[in-house]
Amino acid sequence: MNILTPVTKSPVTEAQVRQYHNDGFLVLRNLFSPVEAAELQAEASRLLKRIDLIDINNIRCRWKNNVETDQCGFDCFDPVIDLSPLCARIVRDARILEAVGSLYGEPACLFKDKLIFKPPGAEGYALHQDYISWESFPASFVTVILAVDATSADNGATEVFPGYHKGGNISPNDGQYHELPLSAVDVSKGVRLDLEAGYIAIFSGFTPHRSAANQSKQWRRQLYLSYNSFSDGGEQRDEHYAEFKVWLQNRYAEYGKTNTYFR
Ligand SMILES: O=C(O)CCC(=O)C(=O)O
Repeated sequence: MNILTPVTKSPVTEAQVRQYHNDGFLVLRNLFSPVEAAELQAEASRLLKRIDLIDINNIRCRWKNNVETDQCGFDCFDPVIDLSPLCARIVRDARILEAVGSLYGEPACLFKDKLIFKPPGAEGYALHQDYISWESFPASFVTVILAVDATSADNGATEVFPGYHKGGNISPNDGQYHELPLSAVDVSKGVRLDLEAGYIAIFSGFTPHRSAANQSKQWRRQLYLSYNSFSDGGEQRDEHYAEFKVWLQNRYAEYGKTNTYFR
């Protein structure tokens, strides 16, 4: 589908569009079939065998400590679509583009793509908003979670905090990533995104979210696919990753790690 293809058959109702704008997130069930989810599971297992890429100096890889062993382990490929023809098809699947396009009221453009593996024992993510105040960062940024595996409290499903997206960026506009203090939200109002494999959840770049550790014995694999609206910079994924890689390498260098590379 061309990025300028008009939004026609949306899987999102008008009530759901209103709900999204009110809450800052939306869950869509059964968007992908169990067969498609099984294909994604097989693809995620295949990608995990890319030990040629899973390297502490490769900035494509993200790492998390294990809460039981305290050992640092592989958690995520960012980006992923250049490694996987299946993921490359999914990010531009008409069901996702039409759903996000309906929320925008205009076409959605791909911005970023990650596959988070969250192995058993992996720690979770602290409370944060995805928006980072770079000049180039689109305010229309939204993330689509596509559940590769079913998610629950046990395996560290993502938890979102409704309504706060309306306040925009809570952190300083200094171009840095910030965790949020728990006092930034009413923690009792969190909504855990318990998804079946193949469900999607969409949330705003301004929606505070977090996740707990994976306390189960199974992996919790999810695609995190991010988009911006066409009028907010058009398709800018390549430019984003060029900037992101430099930014990441500079952050590593600040900690004395200067032998990083991207492959
Ligand atoms: O994997 C998770 O549970 C959360 C990931 C997340 O918040 C992120 O990548 O921004």
